[in-house]
Formats: sequence, C-alpha cells, structure tokens
Amino acid sequence: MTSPPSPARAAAAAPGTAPSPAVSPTPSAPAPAAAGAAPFAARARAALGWLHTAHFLTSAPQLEHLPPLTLPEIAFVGRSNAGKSTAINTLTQQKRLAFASKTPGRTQHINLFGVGKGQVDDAVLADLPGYGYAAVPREAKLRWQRVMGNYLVTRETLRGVVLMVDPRLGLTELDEILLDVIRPRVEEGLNFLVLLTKADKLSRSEGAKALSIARLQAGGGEVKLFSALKRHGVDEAAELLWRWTHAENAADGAATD
Ligand SMILES: Nc1nc2c(ncn2[C@@H]2O[C@H](COP(=O)(O)OP(=O)(O)OP(=O)(O)O)[C@@H](O)[C@H]2O)c(=O)[nH]1
Ligand SMILES: [Mg+2]
Repeated sequence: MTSPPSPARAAAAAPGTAPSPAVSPTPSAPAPAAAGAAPFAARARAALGWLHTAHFLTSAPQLEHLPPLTLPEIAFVGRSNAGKSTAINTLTQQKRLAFASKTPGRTQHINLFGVGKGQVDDAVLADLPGYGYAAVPREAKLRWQRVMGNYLVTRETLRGVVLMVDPRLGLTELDEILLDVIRPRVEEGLNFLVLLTKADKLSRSEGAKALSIARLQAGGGEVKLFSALKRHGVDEAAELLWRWTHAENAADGAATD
C-alpha cells in the first residue's frame, strides 16, 4: 500500500495503544452470500481481495512489545527459509510487504500486518522468524525458541497457525516441538494448517507422497501443497484464512465482493 495509514489504522499500529473503537472485529468483512454458499472460485476471489488490503502494522523483537490488539491473528511459522514471508507476499499479492530472502534468518522480529476492507482492519497476519538456521548462535536460538513458544502459548488473539514446511526436508525435530507446543490449543479449537512450500520443485508423485507423509506427521491436521512461484494452493489458503478469521460469517456462506 502506498497511501498513508488511516487514523484507525495508525491507532492500531501504535505499540502499547489499545485499538481504536473503529478497529472492531468484523465490521468490514465481506458480507455473507445471500443464499447458500458461494462457489469456491468466488469465495477465493473475495478472500484474495480482502488479503490484498494487508499493510504493515508493527514489528517487535518479543511478545511483550507487541501492541495489545483484539483482532483475530494468524501466525506463519516454520523453519528458516521455508517460505513464510514469500507466502505472505503471495497471499496478499504484494511484492515486498514481508521481507523475503534466500539468506536464511532474514526475518528476525515478529512482524504484524493488518488486513481489512474499507480501511478498517478485521484481522492480523503475523510473520514470525524462522527456526533451525544453523548459523545462528546458540544463545540467540534459545532466546528465539522462548519468544516463539511464549507467543504461541499465550497470544490470546491467535486464531490460527500456518506451519510452513519445505517438503524436501519434511517435518523436522523443531517442527515436531512446535506441534507439541500448540497441540493443546489446537485441541481447544485453534485452527491449524500445514503448507508444504516450494511445491514447484516436486514432481506430481513426489508431491502426493510428501502430502501423505506430512498428514501422518501432523496427526490428521490439514495439509496442503503450496507454491508461491506457480501460485499453487494460493486460492485454497486464502479462502481458509478468511474463514478462520470470519467464522461467524463463514457459517452462513462465504465472502463476496
Ligand atoms: N521455488 C520456490 N522458491 C520459493 C518459494 N517460496 C519461497 N521461495 C524462496 O525461498 C527463499 C526463502 O523464502 P522466505 O520467504 O524469505 O523464507 P522465510 O521462511 O520467511 O525465512 P526466514 O525469514 O529466514 O524465516 C527465498 O529465496 C524465496 O524466493 C516457492 O514457492 N517456490
Ligand atoms: Mg521470513
């Protein structure tokens, strides 16, 4: 977004400030379909339009520095270099909203992005630093594991977690630890999705195999193939993110323009 933030957005962005009354949970959500569920293509198009409104809110080195927002939040987590920042840019159809790089460890802070039509945010996307990057000093690794564990366990507004996994590596030990950390919350209703990234690097049969292995490892959680390069799985992921953050609307139908 090139335009300056609106007052409502500026208020939402200020660290330590309570969100302005204008930033309410779902006022700008696309209206539910009038009758029955809209076709998937229409829902996905509306969800992508909604995601395109994403804009930078704030960046913090740890949880206590994040503003106390009340909006439903979706966190993108996973190994360093898995493609979290790229996925956020692809889903929001913005080239440089999140910082992506081939150098692992590019994202060092928790970065929050507001999303909402009509200049009023109704959800937040969180881009988290990756883990498992060998070149990070041990002390920094431990610090980061504490920050992320703390975030995933205590962030009250967390509505969903997207775990990005490079299927050529599969779920690593650190991914398994993350699954253990969030399992109690998933059992209580937290939404959870595994995206197998860089699917463009896999053949069709490799993709199918990676999907079934990851499904077993994720213990029945939702797993999808995703490629930012080929835009594979983008519509499905966008539609899911919209549903997670607009559960009350999604029950009636789906996003419409
Ligand atoms: N071929 C291909 N490359 C991708 C895809 N998604 C991301 N990449 C590349 O993977 C590298 C890492 O992407 P990032 O989005 O920065 O990864 P990240 O998970 O945010 O990494 P950290 O910030 O270090 O945690 C970049 O060089 C991207 O261009 C994809 O779908 N296909
Ligand atoms: Mg990143």
